[in-house]
Amino acid sequence: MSTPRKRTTSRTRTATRILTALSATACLAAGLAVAPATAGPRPAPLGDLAKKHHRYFGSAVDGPGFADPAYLKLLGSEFGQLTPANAMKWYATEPERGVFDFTAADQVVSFARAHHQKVRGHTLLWHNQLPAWLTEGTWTAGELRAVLKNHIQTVVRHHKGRIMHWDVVNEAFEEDGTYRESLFYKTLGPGYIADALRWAHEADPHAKLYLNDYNVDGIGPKSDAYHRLIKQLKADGVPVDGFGIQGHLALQYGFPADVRQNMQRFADLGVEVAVTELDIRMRLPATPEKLATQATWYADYVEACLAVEKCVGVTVWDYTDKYSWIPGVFPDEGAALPYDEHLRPKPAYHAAKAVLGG
Ligand code: 9MR
Repeated sequence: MSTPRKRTTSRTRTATRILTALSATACLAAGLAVAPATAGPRPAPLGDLAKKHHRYFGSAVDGPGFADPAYLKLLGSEFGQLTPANAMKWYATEPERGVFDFTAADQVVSFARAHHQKVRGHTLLWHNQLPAWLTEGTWTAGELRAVLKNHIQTVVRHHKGRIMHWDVVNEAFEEDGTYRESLFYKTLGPGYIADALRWAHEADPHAKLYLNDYNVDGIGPKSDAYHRLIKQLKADGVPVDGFGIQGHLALQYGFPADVRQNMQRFADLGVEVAVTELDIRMRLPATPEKLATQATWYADYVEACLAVEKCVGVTVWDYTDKYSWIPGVFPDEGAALPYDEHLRPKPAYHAAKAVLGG
């Protein structure tokens, strides 16, 4: 009679993989060699591992990174997808009315093409980082519609054929699920979202069009609002293809245990899902315990994406603590990314990699 096998759940598998990854990290920290004496094959990058699961693993990138050769080397070799952190935002692309500047955006797209990386376009409409001529102007609905249409179509056309996803509208809802009172909403009403999607689709019919937000990892009033909106947009025949879950987490607020279920309910509406801006911050200083918890969260988030067929990939909001937005906004927090500020992989890197089978 054979011995009954212990049931291996996906959670125990993750835990085992992470323990293995973490013990390798501990060896590294202690200065012990973990690599074989003879040169083996180069370890597979995150991007390549994700590809085996028909997913991408990407990173955001911003201006300062382009002046940092060590940073660029990893950016080009480890990741299969890039998102410009700022270069495609309105203030950068149309700094004066009708005057477009694609210098920074083209730098990201050219780098990505040279390294065979996909690009997520971020973002066409957002209440933040708008040029002064737009926020300080007074607009009739008709004028603003014309300005929006021209902006969206000029930017999308410029990059036509080179952008996999567009975050067409970013952060349209408040925490309670009501519409954010942005300039667009106040002047045009909620219909601006459908219009923006239609205009973007006209300009590049092959790009997948996303709505994107933070604090929508789990099921709650804000993600419910997106669920209702996307259902309605689909019913109305509006071109919406994806829901972007930014994934800005903080250890002190807990892991969104229902992230997988939440992704699945969007997938069930017929749209894809992407984890678009993942980072997991902590109160500083970082300790080995906090870094270990962070590692399990990265692993659990990546695992959730792998478990949902229509979850197409994960992007970290830059890959190194050196260029994270967090310390500038939350002064006592940080250490949120899979590489530290010296570009050394952290436990989170090894844990994410382990889930991908590396
Ligand atoms: O990473 C971006 C940072 O450099 C900017 O200063 C900041 C301005 O608000 O925007 C950051 O990126 C945001 C992204 O565009 C949308 N989701 C939240 C991100 C972090 O604030």
